[in-house]
Amino acid sequence: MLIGVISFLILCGAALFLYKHYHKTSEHALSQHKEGEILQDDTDERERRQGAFFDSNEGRRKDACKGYYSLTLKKKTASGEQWMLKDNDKRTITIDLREPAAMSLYNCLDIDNDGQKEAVVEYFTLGIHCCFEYHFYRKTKTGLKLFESIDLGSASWPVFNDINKDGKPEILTFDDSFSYFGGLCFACSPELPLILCYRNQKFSDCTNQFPAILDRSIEETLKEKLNNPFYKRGLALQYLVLQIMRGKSQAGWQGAREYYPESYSWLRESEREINKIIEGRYGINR
Ligand SMILES: [Ca+2]
Ligand SMILES: [Ca+2]
Repeated sequence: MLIGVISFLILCGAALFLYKHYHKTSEHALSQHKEGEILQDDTDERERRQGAFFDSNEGRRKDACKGYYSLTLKKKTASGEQWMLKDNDKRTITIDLREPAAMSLYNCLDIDNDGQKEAVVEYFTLGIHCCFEYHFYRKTKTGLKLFESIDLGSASWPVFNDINKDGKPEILTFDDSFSYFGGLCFACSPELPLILCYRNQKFSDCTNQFPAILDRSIEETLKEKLNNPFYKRGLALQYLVLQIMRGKSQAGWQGAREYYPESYSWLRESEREINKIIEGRYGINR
């Protein structure tokens, strides 16, 4: 367990760096590519960086699909594109793409621990900082079937890793629910770990089942010293939200007053909105 947590933290640090870097350069990248072409070039670059930073290359892994699944463009239609996902037994499913977006096979792995690999298809709408969706397909007797989809917003590039060793990989990524909160810039916005577990046939937020990861994130947040007032606000908010996710709301507010006095009244004014977001999107604390 401890080794799992430590490897996750290393992965988190590396992913965070890459995530920031990727998003800083995404505007530039988009301006250089036509629609639909972006993933091809960026994939190579991301894979190169991934190889350099990740010991366990369990993020984007098309090679894991070899001999199991393939995804190809079937035809262009008046309203968009038709793609076909196919497995090694010639089962297929047609995927209609009706808006400018890029699709690619992201990874293939056994999501539900039944001994069969599922296919993870990445769907990237061509906007700045937005939006990454991941669609999960499995084999059925009659064909392939979409069984789960997750929308990660701007938090691209999830890592799959079975950190609680129950045989099913968790999705390790970042929660962008607080991006631009209260007028914060994207880079000033809180960065929160998000862990999704597959149970009851869907992915749901289980971040608070890994308290060591949250504690470490809180420690790291407190170590950050920034002078820009907007970055300070972002850090204060990040600290508070992490404490609330950790189930320590009272300590969070006390700490916010002590460590971030200049942002405290801003946080208090935003309290209702903060709680609403925390209870919202992925069902944290539900
Ligand atoms: Ca499976
Ligand atoms: Ca697991």
